[in-house]
Amino acid sequence: MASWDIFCSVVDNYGDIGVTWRLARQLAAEHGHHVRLWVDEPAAFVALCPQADARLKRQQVAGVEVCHWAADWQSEALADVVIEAFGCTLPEAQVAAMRAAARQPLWLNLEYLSAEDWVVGCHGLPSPQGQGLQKYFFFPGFVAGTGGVLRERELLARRRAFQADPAARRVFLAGLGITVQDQARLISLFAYENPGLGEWLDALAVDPQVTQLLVPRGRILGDLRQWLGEAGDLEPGFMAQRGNLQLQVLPFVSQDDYDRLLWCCDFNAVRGEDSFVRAQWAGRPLLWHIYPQEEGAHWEKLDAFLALYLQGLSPAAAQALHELWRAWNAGAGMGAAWVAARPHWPEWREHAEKWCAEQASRPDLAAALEQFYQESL
Ligand code: TRH
Repeated sequence: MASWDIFCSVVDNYGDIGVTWRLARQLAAEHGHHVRLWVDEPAAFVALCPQADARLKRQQVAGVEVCHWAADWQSEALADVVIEAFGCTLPEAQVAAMRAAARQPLWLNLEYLSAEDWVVGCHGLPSPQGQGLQKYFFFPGFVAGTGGVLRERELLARRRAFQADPAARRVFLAGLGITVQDQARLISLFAYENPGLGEWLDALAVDPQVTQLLVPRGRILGDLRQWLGEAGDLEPGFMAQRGNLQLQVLPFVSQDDYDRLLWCCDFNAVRGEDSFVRAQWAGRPLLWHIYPQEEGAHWEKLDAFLALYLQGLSPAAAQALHELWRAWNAGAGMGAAWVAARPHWPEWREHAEKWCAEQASRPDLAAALEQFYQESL
């Protein structure tokens, strides 16, 4: 057993804390480490983990010591491994203590997930920080030679058991106030603001198949409200029907319940990093709203992922999926892209399971970190 400190600064949204909270739990539960998660915005953590208390400076949750990383942070006993998540910049006192230590901890900068080619060349590289101290860049990724992605040991078994149990699905959905209509297609929607939403909803409203669109509270609700022509904010519990489309606003649920929601749905629109990966583990077709970057840098990242993900699909299905994802991220053309995608549905569905199985054949991120640590000893 070793001690691990994970530092997380919540820049915006939930991805930073989403990834680090998941990683912290896994390192504790599956690798038996003592893990401290330092987070500077406890409220963001509590949104994902409602049983926690945002007022506490320290609390033990799911085997992890979750601590408030406050402005007056004081250095503590050094851990064996220090993870600086997403270049969040460690407190100066922490770096000074690490430099001065007789036995310096392993210092890792956990980077954002990307399928771009250069990641393999940069994964694991050291960067000297003075007085013998090194910082290593640790890159998650989808191919051999990267750090992999987060996947708990029993995740796929639990997911498959849940999906094979219609009663469990019904009970879970009922707990969120959702009653599934006969033959309805369930879609979950988690996205940034997107001017392309209206076109997609127009297409869903006239689609021959009934759709139930489930929208957890978040940034897309403004576009939804506008499309519906509603004056006030859309609160959890809100429902509306337009043609063959039924819409329902959900609360922002715990991270574990969000997984279950993804498992229940036939199609998941996700965003950022962590929900994107979880939708892949759901084994169902997905639509990714990538985190937009300055000067359009995210387009390369999107195309790099698609270049991997589309392998094995027929050219027509690959093209339709490519166009749908690009339309969604461009915020235009979703209606036509959705209609063009419909014939490829069965192929996409099969492909989603294949992709999931192929990804699961690689070591997960926590296991890769563990191995990196063991090799550093
Ligand atoms: O919130 P995000 O947009 O986070 C983003 C990305 O990580 C991006 O790469 C980063 O640069 C930016 O933050 C700062 O999307 P993401 O990564 O999917 O994180 C959302 C988390 O919220 C994820 O852990 C799932 C969780 N979630 C719930 O727990 N309950 C919910 O109801 C929903 C909708 C999400």
